[in-house]
Amino acid sequence: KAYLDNYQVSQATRDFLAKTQRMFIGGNWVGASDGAVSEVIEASTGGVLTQIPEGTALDLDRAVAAARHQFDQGEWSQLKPLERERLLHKLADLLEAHAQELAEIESIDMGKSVVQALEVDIQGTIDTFRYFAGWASKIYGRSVEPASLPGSYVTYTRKEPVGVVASIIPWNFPLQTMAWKLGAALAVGCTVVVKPAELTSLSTLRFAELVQQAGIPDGVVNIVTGRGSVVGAAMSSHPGIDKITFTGSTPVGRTVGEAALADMKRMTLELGGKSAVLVFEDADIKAAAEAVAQGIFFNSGQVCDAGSRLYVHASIYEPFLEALTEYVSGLKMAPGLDPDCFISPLVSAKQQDSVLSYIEAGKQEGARLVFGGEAHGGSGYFVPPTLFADCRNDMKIVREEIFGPVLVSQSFSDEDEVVALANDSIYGLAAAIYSNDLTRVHRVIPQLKAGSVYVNGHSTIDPAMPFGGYKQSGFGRDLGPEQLESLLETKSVWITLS
Ligand code: TXE
Repeated sequence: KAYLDNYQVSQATRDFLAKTQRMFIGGNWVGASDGAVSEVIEASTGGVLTQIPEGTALDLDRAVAAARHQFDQGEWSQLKPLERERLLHKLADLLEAHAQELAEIESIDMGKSVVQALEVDIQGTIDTFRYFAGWASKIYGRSVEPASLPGSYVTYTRKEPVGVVASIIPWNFPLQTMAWKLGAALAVGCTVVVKPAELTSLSTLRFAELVQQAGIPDGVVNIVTGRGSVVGAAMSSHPGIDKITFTGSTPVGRTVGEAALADMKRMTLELGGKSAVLVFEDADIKAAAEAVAQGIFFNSGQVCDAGSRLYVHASIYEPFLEALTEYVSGLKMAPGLDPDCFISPLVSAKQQDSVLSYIEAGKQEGARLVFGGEAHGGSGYFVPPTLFADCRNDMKIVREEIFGPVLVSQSFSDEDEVVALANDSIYGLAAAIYSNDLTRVHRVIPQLKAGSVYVNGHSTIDPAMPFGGYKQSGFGRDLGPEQLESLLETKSVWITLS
């Protein structure tokens, strides 16, 4: 409360945080079946904010039953597409009307900058629902002429929603990632069960109130809060679920995927990354340094496609590190509610410990510390922006996802070398190229094994563009028309005429 009182926080947010939090199952607001709750910690202070229900496997069964009923016998998938579209736009309108409140909840719960939460997370959430709302009425199959079969047939394909979709959500962009999972699923007529991350469930619970207010039928959207190891694990193998869509770490994604495969659930997995950033000698040093810094330090590096591995041409390596140092020295580290905050606290004490242990490993491995690198005393889970130079690809800090404000860098001398270094990773979520040489840029893009390639920028994300990873960064794509395909079954229909 003391934290909230130091900043401007709306009455609506205060009222929401003062409420007893409940899960949303089949249109009812319920506690955990065994009454268990867990504490929600404020990342900026380490104080206890509120409690949320710690859902059980029984709660999940109830949520799946509600989603199943609504899908198999309910109205949602039978609604005329324009009606689903209208309801999704209505939901987007409500999200827009409550944007400031949602940004405050996200910031207080996760720790992130409230300004960035409003401009990126909440705006991205609204845009995603609006984009997919428009797709609801544009899903159709093909009329086909058989290519070789003798005889006469009427043949066509039908696109049908896959069914009940379970979504497991991470804590770095809670509401926005949830929108990435739900927008497309709801547009095509699926029903959903959502498990937000246990660290950041509050905005999802507030979202559920808006779902109800929008008039979306009960059972279409269900929220079960609780532990990944309990609710998430039970989802992965639940026979009532047709598709699982997950964003989180690669090890957990693998466990989820293996369990889902047992009964051939459809799946989309968006996993970790260690995205390479290639700065060529012709890049504009100042502009590139700013974009590179934004690409790793935004959300304090807790971004799946953060540009965390930097490769700079040897001829501009030192001036580039100087430009980075100068730009980063102007970024304010502060609690998320501070309107000038850029470097926010990490989500939890565990994440802070993990990031600090990587920084320690970097020092032990002999990387040159350029800035940052010291633990921040006081309350809140802060880690200052940190840059290592003279790294090698065999170092732990270069190979593993740190998921914090830590940038590792080294120089290179030619294009082939840097492409090989960039691709030398188990991950392949994104990559960035800084260069003004068009020929070079187009030559390098196809060689990079990454789901997104950003040129002269980073993390430029939009609902119309697919997002997902090569290699161990994932399976399938969120966003864009590509995502719709993953939520539809294709039925081939044969009518024999002769
Ligand atoms: O992730 P988890 P954590 C990476 C990042 C971070 C690390 C650890 O490197 O440092 O993961 O974070 C649910 N079955 N990313 O431990 O555990 C969990 O409840 C089913 C990258 O928080 O993967 C949460 O809802 N579900 C990433 C979600 O999985 C389980 C974003 C993600 O948590 C489960 C987050 C289980 N056995 C972390 N165990 C990105 N790609 O953006 C946990 N979960």
